[in-house]
Amino acid sequence: MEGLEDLGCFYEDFSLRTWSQGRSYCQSIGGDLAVLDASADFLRVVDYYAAQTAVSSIWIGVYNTVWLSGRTPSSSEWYGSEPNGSDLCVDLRNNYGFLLGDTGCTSIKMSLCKAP
Ligand SMILES: [Ca+2]
Repeated sequence: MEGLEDLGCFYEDFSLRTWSQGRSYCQSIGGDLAVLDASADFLRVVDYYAAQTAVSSIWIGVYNTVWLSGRTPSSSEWYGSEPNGSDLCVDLRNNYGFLLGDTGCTSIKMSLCKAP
């Protein structure tokens, strides 16, 4: 994505899928749901989406409060009181300022993939 090339090769899948379907799709193209290795890198992605008006919510590679890499997000990566429920899947949502929020895994959203 423009301005984020140094963070890796991102791919936005605009098809609406559940979190698991989104992950499967990302894996089918040789990547996975996007994982950011550092808080500062993730906050750059947040800023990228904050400048987008067409995106409402997008799946990302956080499950059960942990990035798929095993990294625990810092509190600054979560929106407000998130994570706040028993929901295991995590998205970036426009009305949360594109910070992390846990939500139901069967919602359908676009997906942010990243190549390894
Ligand atoms: Ca939540």
